[in-house]
Parts: sequence; structure tokens; C-alpha cells
Amino acid sequence: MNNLSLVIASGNKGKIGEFKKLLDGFPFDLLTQPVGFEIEETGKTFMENARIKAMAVSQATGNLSLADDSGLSVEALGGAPGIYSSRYASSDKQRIEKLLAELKPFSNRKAKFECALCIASGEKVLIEVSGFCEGLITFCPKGNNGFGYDPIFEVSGLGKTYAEMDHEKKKHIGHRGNAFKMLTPELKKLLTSIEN
Ligand code: ITT
Repeated sequence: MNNLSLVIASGNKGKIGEFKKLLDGFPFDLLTQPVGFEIEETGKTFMENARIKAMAVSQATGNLSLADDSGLSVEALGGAPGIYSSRYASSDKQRIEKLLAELKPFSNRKAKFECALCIASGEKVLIEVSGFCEGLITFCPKGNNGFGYDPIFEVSGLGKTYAEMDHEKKKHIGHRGNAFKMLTPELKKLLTSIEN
């Protein structure tokens, strides 16, 4: 049977790179969303936004689509930036600086990364799952790997930021890897049902 086309519904190079590695070994021809494709994220939760993105890209391309909505929720900031993680400031550097400045008065550094994944076909949601990772916000950036808030998110119990880990380690313990562990059996069922 020919490979199935799957569009990764994201414009974020860091996420796309992680998905290419996570989906390695699955019988998909991976496609990226059309250049310049913009979707308004009007949802109130990570999952609502993941659905909006997956359905819009699937409808626009005619292919199966996988979307990820993710972000960092900081306890002392009432859950901010949360679903606004990418809209918090205009670059990774500025987002990190803003978060560290806002958190300065607080001793509570607890935070949680969340990832909602949705696979859609047209306007039909086929699979949706979530993954989490608990941690602490560091006082300054540490490490050079990854993207986004990786240099200031230290994983609970590990004493290392995401940016100090290699891809395999982040995949094993991170929010996206944890969501992907939930996705894998559902994806296998979906592939079996398509083949039959
Ligand atoms: P798409 O919607 O096109 O996928 P985006 O960057 O706008 O790209 P989101 O709306 O889901 O994606 O925003 C998620 C933001 O949360 C992202 O821009 C990063 O700043 C941050 N983020 C998500 N996952 C992350 C990770 O694994 N490491 C570091 N930061 C992450």
C-alpha cells in the first residue's frame, strides 16, 4: 500500500522538526502546510486551538492533518502565558525576557508545559490527545538545544532545562513526547482501519 500523506499543520520550525523525528517509522509522506497559511486561534483551550488548526489545514489541502497547540502555564502568573505562549511577545528571546521579568517578584517558579494534538480529516476530528510536563522556571536561560521557552524550563526532578537535553531525552519526558505516546496506539488503529 502507498504511504498516506499527512500535513503537519504548523508554521513553527521547532515543532515541525520534533514531529519529523516522532513520526519516523510511520508510513506517512509528511507534508508541510501551505506557505503563508494563517489560521486565527480563537479557541479557549489548547485542544480547541489544535482542532481549529487541524481542520483548517486538512480542509485547505485535502489531506489528513496533524496539529499541535501547546504552551507554558506558570502557576504564580495565574497560568499565563498558557494558550497565549506564542503571542506573549514577538520573538523567543523577547518572550523569555518578558517571562523572567514578570516572574521576578515571585518565589514560586512552578510551571507546566502542555501539548494538545489533533488529527483531522476535513472537518472531522479523528484523534485528539494531550500530554504534559511539570517543571520550574529558571532564573536565567540555560542550554542551546530546542526552541521557544526551552532554555528556561527545568524539568522536575531532572535539574536540566529542555534546552540542555538532546532530542531523545526531550521526546522521552517532554510534553510533546508524552502526547505522542498517547497518540501512537490511536494512530496505529487509524492506519489499520484505512488499510482495510
Ligand atoms: P503553530 O500554531 O503554527 O503550530 P505556534 O508557535 O504559533 O505555531 P502555538 O500557538 O501552539 O504554536 O504556540 C506554542 C508556543 O509555545 C510556541 O510558539 C513556543 O513559544 C511555546 N512552545 C510550545 N512547545 C514548546 C516546546 O517544546 N519548547 C519550547 N517552547 C514551546
